[in-house]
Amino acid sequence: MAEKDKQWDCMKYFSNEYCDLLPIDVPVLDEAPTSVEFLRNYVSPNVPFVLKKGVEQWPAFRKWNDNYLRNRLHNNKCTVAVTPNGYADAVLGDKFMLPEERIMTFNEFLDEMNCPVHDRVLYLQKQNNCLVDEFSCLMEDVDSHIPWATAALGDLPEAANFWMGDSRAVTSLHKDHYENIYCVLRGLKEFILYPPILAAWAPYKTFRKCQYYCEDGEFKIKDLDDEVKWIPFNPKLDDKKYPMVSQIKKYHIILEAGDMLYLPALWFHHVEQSHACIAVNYCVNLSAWR
Ligand SMILES: O=C(O)CCC(=O)C(=O)O
Repeated sequence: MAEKDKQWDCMKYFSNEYCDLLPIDVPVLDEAPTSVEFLRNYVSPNVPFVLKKGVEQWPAFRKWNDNYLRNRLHNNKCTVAVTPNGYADAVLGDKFMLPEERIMTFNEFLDEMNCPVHDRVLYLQKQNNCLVDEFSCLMEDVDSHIPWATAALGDLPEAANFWMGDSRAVTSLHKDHYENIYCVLRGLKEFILYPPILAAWAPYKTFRKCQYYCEDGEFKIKDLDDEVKWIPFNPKLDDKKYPMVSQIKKYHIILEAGDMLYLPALWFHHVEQSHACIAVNYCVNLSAWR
């Protein structure tokens, strides 16, 4: 057998063994873990879990309806990702498309959420600590960190973000280098997860980095003179196209309002949502403890 075939077989064997050792389903907890349980059962083996109703006790869960948000945020400026199709940070043909980042008042954003425009999709998705920076007046309605996670990981979140978007907005398959605690406060979020071993088989390709901008009410594309490696693969549509990818364990999770997801660093995720779903997430950098 050629050396390359041997390596391929070994890799396949290793992937299959690794996937066999993962839980059959993502564990669903009814009670928050202690910091030791969190470290031992989830962080060390690098396994996600859902904490059912984990944030139902937060004031945000009861309070964050449109009226309340309008009163609190009204003319506050926020950074909105705008695309013609809901795919921000995603592949379009041979391009990797960044959204236009438009500064809008929260009221303008909410008006359009309630009356969506046919070929324009808005998503509050800026992962720049925006919960603290752009939505600081909402901080009193949520916990500023997750105590058992902070105790276990030994550091406060590096960023806390606010997410609210159109049901047409899709977050394409990717992984991040931080521990992610993702909390849904309104609506539903759908996560498709793959373990980090997917990196060995994912059909990464290199794309031109481009960005949408609007001119005279029309979307145009500018080339940013750079390249991005990305996976042009939608786990909901292209599953059968890549035989090895279809052998990697895949999890499908629906988070309801009040639920929390622990998403370990390096897990791949593809995310969709119900219309005007609201979530916040906390990111803790791996380097803080590993
Ligand atoms: O909610 C989303 O659309 C994406 C979430 C995500 O990708 C993240 O938290 O890293």
